[in-house]
Amino acid sequence: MLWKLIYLLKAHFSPFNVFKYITFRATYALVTSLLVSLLFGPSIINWLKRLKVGQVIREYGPRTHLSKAGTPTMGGILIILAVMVSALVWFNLSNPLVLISVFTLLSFGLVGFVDDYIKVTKKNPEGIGAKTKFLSQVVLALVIAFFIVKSLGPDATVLQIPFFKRLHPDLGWFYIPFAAFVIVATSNAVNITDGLDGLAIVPFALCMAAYGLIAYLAGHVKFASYLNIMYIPYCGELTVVAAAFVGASIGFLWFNAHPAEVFMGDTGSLSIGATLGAVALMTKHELLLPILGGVFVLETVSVILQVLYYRLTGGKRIFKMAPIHHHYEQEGLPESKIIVRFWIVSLIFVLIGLSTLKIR
Ligand code: 57M
Repeated sequence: MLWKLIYLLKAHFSPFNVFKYITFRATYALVTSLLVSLLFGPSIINWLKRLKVGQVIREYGPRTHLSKAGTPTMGGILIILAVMVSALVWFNLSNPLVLISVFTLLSFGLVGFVDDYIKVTKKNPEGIGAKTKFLSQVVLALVIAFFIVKSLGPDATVLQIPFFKRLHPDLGWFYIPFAAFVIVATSNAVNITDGLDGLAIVPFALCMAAYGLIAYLAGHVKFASYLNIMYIPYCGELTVVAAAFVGASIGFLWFNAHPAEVFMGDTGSLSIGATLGAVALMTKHELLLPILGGVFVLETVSVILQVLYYRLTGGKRIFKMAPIHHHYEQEGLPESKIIVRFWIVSLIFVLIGLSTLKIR
């Protein structure tokens, strides 16, 4: 927002004209959130340690995780702070799509925060309880979905199908529950993936970077028409939002890299996941999300299959443990190897996802 004040001075000093460009603001939104997270990381981690919000480790999990007991959680506060500082300087806060992203981050961040706070202060691994958590997510997601439809206008309920140029089904009012599902599912998928150091944040940053690029293309009349994708007026501003998330994620990774000094907690995973879902919807490339976020899908599917198989067979398992990253840990693979391999797989998914912009 502060950029607008400087931009107003362009009449007196023409180089300030550069502040209107999305690419310029996106670059500095990334730099700002990265620097904020690097600068404030140590003090937030010390503050979390003083609050004694150390992680409670499940006893039936991989033995290697027991040494992680006491690692401060709720590091998502650092991600949210970094994005919000960047937002105050570089976001166009009069753009409804940008406001929806900020609302999604803060509202899901609050749900995660309350959940984490109860978990760590009451030493109760259930937090606010699965039902209350899910219900809060659904209600918030429905509100967000409604505002997305209201802001995007008549094309909001139309879908673009990856690989198909001319297939554009219109979901009508059914789009709102569908969009809410996308937000809740992404939020929980990132949460499930967040079980090893740096495992969730890198695929998240890669997906956000991809959506930053997509937002830029979809918000530009010429690029959108060249690529034969839906033109979404004003959605280019989401590039600045996505860039701020990428910067905050890299900054968070500095501290969350193995061996982690902090975990993001539900404060981080629920909020960044929900915002990723909302950004996917607002760029009208929501069906690309299962490809770009393939790692999140694999992790979630591994849990669904494990639980179903476990129930159907009365106690047998497909994986040694779900989500799938625990399976590889139980197989004896070192944590750092699993993490880096999941990052590589995530990069492959993102590249395949982006290639669909041309392969239609
Ligand atoms: C939260 N939370 C991590 C940290 C992080 C249905 C079921 C599969 C759900 C799943 C689950 O509860 N998932 C959601 C996963 C936890 O991390 C905290 O939670 C936050 C994210 N919400 O930010 O605060 C632990 O993960 C480790 N961790 C790291 N580095 C990080 O950067 O090492 C996290 C972040 C931390 C730390 O050890 O304590 C979690 O895994 O609990 N449940 C599970 O994942 C459990 N799986 C299970 O029960 N599987 C069964 C099923 C489904 C039949 C099976 O396969 O038999 C596993 N969780 C753990 N151990 N910890 C079981 C083994």
